[in-house]
Amino acid sequence: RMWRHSSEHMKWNGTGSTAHFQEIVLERCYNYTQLVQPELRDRDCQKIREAFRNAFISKDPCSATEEDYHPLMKLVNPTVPCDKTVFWSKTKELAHQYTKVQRELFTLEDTLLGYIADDLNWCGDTGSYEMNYQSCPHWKKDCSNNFVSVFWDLVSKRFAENACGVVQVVLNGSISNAFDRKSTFGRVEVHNLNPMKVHTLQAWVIHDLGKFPSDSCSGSSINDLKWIIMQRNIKFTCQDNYSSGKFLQCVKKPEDSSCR
Ligand code: DN4
Repeated sequence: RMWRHSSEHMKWNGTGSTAHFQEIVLERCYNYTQLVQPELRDRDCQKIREAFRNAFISKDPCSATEEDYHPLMKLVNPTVPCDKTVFWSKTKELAHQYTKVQRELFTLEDTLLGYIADDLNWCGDTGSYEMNYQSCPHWKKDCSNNFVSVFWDLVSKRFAENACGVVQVVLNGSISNAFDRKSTFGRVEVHNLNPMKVHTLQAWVIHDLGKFPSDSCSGSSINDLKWIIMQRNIKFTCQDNYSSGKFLQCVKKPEDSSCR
């Protein structure tokens, strides 16, 4: 028994499933559908919790596929209005502050599935009905087709496919590559925008307050992004902003002359 326990513990290099995963999923689902977005109040949170669990329970945690999540996806269709989608990469906190101030804008984590799964970890094990709370596969050190990575790739793809009108991306100008082709934004979202629906991608390159800017709209990484987007027949605009504080002020008061 001791042996089995310690070998379970050593199995993977990533953090184990989040304690109380099932309860958190259910609670977030109720909170979102009853309070945050009451138009979704008829969603069945018990069913959503069950479909989420069934996607990965009793399965090899390194053999996740999109199909595993199809029953869950069927229960929750994305519903972001045109011009309201916000992507981000290496700017999670700032992007979430932004959509908190501009309530009608949505990051993926402001949609039901993103909201439910944000910052959670989950995996099961072949031949067990339990979740593994000791360890889960790390996406770089163990396997990329783990259930958490496959989930985020899938919901990110759907989020991008469903975007329309003008879409925004908040990028980090305080790192050397504000646009990274290998990030979820660069690898999944950019390539799944539908040019029939999305006419403009508006990039914001934001520098941390007090930090020297390392990348900007005129840098080569943003130029890469510009080319990818223009080749897809989508218009590209980019704006540098040297202070995230000012950025958030301008979100509240875009007509202010210093925000032009
Ligand atoms: P990022 O800032 O590079 O990554 C965001 C988070 O996702 C970090 O904690 C990453 O972990 C993690 N991550 C990235 N790729 C994977 C992967 N293949 N497997 C597991 N974890 C991964 O930004 P990004 O461009 O990669 O992702 C942000 C964009 O994709 C947003 O526009 C969202 O719509 C969507 N997204 C959101 C989440 C989330 O809310 C996760 C993934 C994608 P690490 O590099 O720190 O180890 O958590």
